[in-house]
Amino acid sequence: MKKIMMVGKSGCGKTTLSQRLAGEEVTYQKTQSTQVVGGDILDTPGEYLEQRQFYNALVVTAVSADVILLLVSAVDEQNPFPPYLHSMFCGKPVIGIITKTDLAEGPEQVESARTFLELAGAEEILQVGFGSEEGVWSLKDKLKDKTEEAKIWEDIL
Ligand SMILES: Nc1nc2c(ncn2[C@@H]2O[C@H](COP(=O)(O)OP(=O)(O)O)[C@@H](O)[C@H]2O)c(=O)[nH]1
Ligand SMILES: [Mg+2]
Repeated sequence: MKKIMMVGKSGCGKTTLSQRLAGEEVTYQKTQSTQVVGGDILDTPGEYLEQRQFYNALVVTAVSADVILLLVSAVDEQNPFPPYLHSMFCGKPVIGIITKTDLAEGPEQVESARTFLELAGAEEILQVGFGSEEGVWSLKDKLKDKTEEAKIWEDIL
């Protein structure tokens, strides 16, 4: 899998999605510093986004990532991202993720989260929630690196 970095405010579901992607047991633990999950996932603490003085930590951590995931939950009413946040990541691909879609009371909540991600500069936006693995599968698919893809084609051909 490509090396990815999770960015989003505390409680939006970064650690949970990291554990689901890595196929690990989903357990709650507060992330106090950048953690490596499953070898390829850099799970950052929400404070890196919430407090401007930590923006540098996001920039430095992004250097070792291939893809940046920006996460916001469907039940977040306020935009957690500064506009054009993507420009901080030096042209690396930025994928937006709407989490907790299972808790959304209606499609307008999901649409509002989508708007936050678009304003932050996400190129593509996916949805994940409890009760369905589909979003996690399509994300995994996008995060496959070239060598993994080549191996799958070798097996098919
Ligand atoms: N219902 C629901 N709860 C979620 C989802 N993702 C995370 N949570 C819950 O939200 C809380 C915070 O999740 P966590 O992954 O620790 O957030 P982080 O601070 O961004 O790492 C935990 O209680 C999770 O169980 C989701 O997709 N649906
Ligand atoms: Mg966390």
